[in-house]
Amino acid sequence: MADQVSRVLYTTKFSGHGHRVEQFMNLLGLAHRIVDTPAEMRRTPEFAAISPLRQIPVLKDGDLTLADSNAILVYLAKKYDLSGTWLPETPVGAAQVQRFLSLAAGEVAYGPATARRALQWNLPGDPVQAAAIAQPLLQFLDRHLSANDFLAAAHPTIADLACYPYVAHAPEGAISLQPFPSVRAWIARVESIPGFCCMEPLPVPELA
Ligand SMILES: N[C@@H](CCC(=O)N[C@@H](CS)C(=O)NCC(=O)O)C(=O)O
Repeated sequence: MADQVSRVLYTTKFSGHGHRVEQFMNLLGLAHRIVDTPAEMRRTPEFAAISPLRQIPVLKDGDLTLADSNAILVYLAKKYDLSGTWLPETPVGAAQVQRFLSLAAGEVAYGPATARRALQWNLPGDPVQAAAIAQPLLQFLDRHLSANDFLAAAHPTIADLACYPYVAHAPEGAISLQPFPSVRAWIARVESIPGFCCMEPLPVPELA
């Protein structure tokens, strides 16, 4: 019980950034408490004190307060993954994971994630421009995944958890995954990881 109280994740249920962290804590069997952190709460000075950019997710783990989903994934892997498989230590293994963490914070965020937030919540972002960013990203991923079961290794890593939410939920931003069969097969493989929990779906807008 003490363990559960000391680990807290600030997020919301539709945040793909939050989902990747919550997912990893569940897969590692780490007890935690979720603090639902909607937009109005993110505007308070109390929240700015733990997340200067006012973004979720934020993890509190004992004395540590850490913002940024990918930083949190790295921290959790280094601290709690005794198997060492979620973040390989070899130079090439670590670099392969980093490559896809960068993609998750770059093209995935500016492509499918931006299209989804613009179309679902009318938040800033141009869905047409975001869809144009998503196309070469999905083409690259589809080609890569036609020869690889997982993104960065022969087994799941935090790279898969980081990229999964906004790629799997791309249709919620009117970006179809139909032309990308290897991406769809990877999504099914990720969802088959024992203990994996899907993010709640949102309505799919009319595809252009
Ligand atoms: N680089 C950050 C980005 C996180 C992010 O964009 N979070 C969104 C929600 S999914 C957010 O909090 N945006 C600010 C807001 O909506 O007020 C991370 O990986 O954690």
